[in-house]
Amino acid sequence: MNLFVALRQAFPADLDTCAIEPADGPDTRRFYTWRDLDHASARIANLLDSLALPPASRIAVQVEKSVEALLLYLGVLRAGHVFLPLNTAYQAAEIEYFIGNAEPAVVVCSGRNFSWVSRLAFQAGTTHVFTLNDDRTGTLLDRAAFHADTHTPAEKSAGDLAAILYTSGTTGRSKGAMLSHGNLLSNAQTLKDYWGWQAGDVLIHALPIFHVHGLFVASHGALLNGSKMIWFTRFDPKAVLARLPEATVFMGVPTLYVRLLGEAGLTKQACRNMRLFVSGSAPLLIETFNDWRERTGHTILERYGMSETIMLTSNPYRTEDGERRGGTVGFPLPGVGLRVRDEQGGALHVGEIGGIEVRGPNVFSGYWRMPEKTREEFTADGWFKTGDVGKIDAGGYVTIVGRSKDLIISGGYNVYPAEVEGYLNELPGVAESAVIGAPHPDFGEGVLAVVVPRAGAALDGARLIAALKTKIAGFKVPKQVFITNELPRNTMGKVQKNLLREQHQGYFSA
Ligand code: MCA
Ligand code: AMP
Repeated sequence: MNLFVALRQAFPADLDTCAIEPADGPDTRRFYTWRDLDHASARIANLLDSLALPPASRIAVQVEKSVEALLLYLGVLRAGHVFLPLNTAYQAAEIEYFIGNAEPAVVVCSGRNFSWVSRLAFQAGTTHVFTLNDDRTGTLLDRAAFHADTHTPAEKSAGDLAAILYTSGTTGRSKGAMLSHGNLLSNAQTLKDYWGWQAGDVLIHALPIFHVHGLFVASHGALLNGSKMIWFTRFDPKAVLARLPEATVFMGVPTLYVRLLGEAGLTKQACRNMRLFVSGSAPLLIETFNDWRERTGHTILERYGMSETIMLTSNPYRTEDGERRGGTVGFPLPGVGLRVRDEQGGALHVGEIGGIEVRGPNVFSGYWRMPEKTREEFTADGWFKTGDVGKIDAGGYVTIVGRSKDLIISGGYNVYPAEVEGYLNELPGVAESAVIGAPHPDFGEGVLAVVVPRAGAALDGARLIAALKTKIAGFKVPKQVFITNELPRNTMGKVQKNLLREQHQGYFSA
């Protein structure tokens, strides 16, 4: 079934009630009814139909968060094309790679980026570039306004592609995880039941909508339950707290919880109507988990997922299923298989640490145009190797203890050291570099770089940072660069990042 059809069927009978209420941005007096969602997504789907694109064309989207951006996602699903969201922090070199790799038929960007994005897109063979701004302006909506507000959704089966989410690789090249209508819908239905979505729920939506957490876990949750969303275009802890009494569900990465805890207004009273706080995308520190319980009386439910798999595990919602245990990511979700293997692929005993492998209706079919990579990441018997390292205890709780992939998660965003090192090494005067993560009180992990200059070159860390900011997304740029004469290596010549991590682990807390 087309995922849009399932979401549409969940709209409440009274289409004139509020579906999305903007809480910030240019016009907070406006709100969107369910009828608005239906009509606006139909207009966009009709516009896409009128372009006579090949079936399952990729529609690449790099726009600021807005309700219209969500409507564009729904319109793409409805028309049967493939949604390809891109982080607004990505710079030209990153966008060039995504567009070149995905070959989208349509690109939608914000008006202020039109000149450079359209140049890259047209060079790559894209036939249509539209603009969409966060104040309901842009050519996408101008053109869609001329189309009908009814539309028959394209027929799709469970295996048909619905979205491609780029996720960086250990080699530095991003891979497009191909997610089907069936992957997305089955996971959304499982979460609806497991997290006890109920009549009257109201979600505070304060996450970006170009990644799994905000786009799928949060939006699908509310839409599939016919629940209203209070919509923030950016996370502001004070503003979120002000609306908390009207809400029942909140989802965030750990940084959002840390920042909310920094507000005196976070009290039991402010959370009196809340039913559920969900955390994921990065490890939630046990101190945050405990402080939250103390301050609010609520126990955060931590869950674990990936772009390739959507949600995999969750702490229980219902007390009869067990307690929510801090430091763990709970149990495999119904229908999800999860096992822990040693490096040779051998089975491990309860409590032993190894690589986490998963399977289920939520697991993606492979990486876009990378069959080799896809084969490498699946076992011979069809399990996906997550690259996360963990264990399962006797009670069935899964704990993630680390990652076999060289990955830093900063404020819920993934940073692959190999990619940043590649850009650093290209800068004038740089001989080589090592990028590491260090504990960070706000972002969980912060990015640091250690750089060796070429013979005779005098390097300045601040200049390297400034140069990197013109090339890659800001969240990937090291917060500090240390200049050194050589990197520590083992007898095999491999850089010993563990030594660098030890050396700099106190940098952000000092
Ligand atoms: C912004 N900056 C960051 C980050 N975000 N630096 C490191 N890590 C970050 N996460 C930098 C910017 O480059 C900029 O640097 C400065 O901070 C201010 O930028 P601004 O955008 O104003 O920052 P902010 O509004 O404070 O953003 C922090 C944030 C945001 C709200 C925590 O990063 C965020 O929304 N994170 C959520 C990410 C997310 O949704 N992840 C889910 C992925 P400068 O001043 O130097 O220019 S899905 C996933 O992981 C899986 C599937 C799962 O399980 O969910
Ligand atoms: P992404 O590439 O954005 O899909 O990030 C997925 C990765 O985020 C996973 O492979 C994990 O390493 C990490 N992750 C997601 N949720 C959690 C969690 N609750 N605890 C620890 N790590 C997590």
